Amino acid sequence: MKKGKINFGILLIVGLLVLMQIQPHVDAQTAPEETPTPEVTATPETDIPMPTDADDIPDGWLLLWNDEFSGTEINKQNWFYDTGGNGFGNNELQYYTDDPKNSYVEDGNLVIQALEEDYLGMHYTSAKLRTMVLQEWMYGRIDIRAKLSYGQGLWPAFWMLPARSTYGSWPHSGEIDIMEHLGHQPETVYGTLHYSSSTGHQYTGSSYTLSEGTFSDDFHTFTLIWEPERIQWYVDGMLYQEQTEWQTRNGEHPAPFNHQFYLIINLAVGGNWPGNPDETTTFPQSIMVDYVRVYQTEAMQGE
Ligand SMILES: [Ca+2]
Repeated sequence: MKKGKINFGILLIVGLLVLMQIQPHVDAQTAPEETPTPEVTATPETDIPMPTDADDIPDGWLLLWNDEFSGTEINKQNWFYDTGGNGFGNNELQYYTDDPKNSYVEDGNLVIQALEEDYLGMHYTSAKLRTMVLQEWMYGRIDIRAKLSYGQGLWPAFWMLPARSTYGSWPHSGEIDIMEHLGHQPETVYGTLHYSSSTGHQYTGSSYTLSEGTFSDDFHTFTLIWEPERIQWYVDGMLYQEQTEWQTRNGEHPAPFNHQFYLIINLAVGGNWPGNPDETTTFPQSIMVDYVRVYQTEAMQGE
């Protein structure tokens, strides 16, 4: 009996030791069930919903017009060329052509290609496409996804001019620059409004700089949200600029941004702002535009 009691005591102690050893193991097994699995998100949080494809319409918006550049050629229902080589008021060096070597659709993108070549007195060719008369609108959300050029003297722009000179000639009727990029600052884009006051041309704007990489390395999405009393600029869904104050010599606020505008996409070479290409610049240079999407709210469509 005495021996048996000892054995029982040992069994008890061994049992307790086993339980103590088992306990942490049990905890380890149950712990993951109690802790919520961290959500895996493909994209970081953005200030506005960013559509994944053309059918994914952001909440509260209606698709007014889009070009996905999914065919084999530039859709002439949407775009026509502004050709010429007059410097466009900025001492630009390119001659804009309608030649397919300067603009074409390939692999789902509109490509505008700047070439170093002599043409009608200029030393570079490129292209400038406009939606004038074909696609014009007042207010909306405009998304443009694109990969840009790089190098000293390259100056791509996505911008808007008024369909009519409601408040007079430039700049009195306004200009909205959705995105401008200078090739020697490949990590930065600019958004600007041009308008006027009694003293003449006025402009206000801001810029956005990527924390890593450049706008030439990969595609980024440029969004403008143009409302009656507010205009906002976004890169990849992140708000970087908001403007509410503007004016024109020839109308009451919110003029001149209360009439119809059309879109322009071009790749300029040289000019007053970027400066001219130098020995570091390589050609050809191109921009690739994956899509242009214009949305409006129901209220905007009633305007
Ligand atoms: Ca596309």
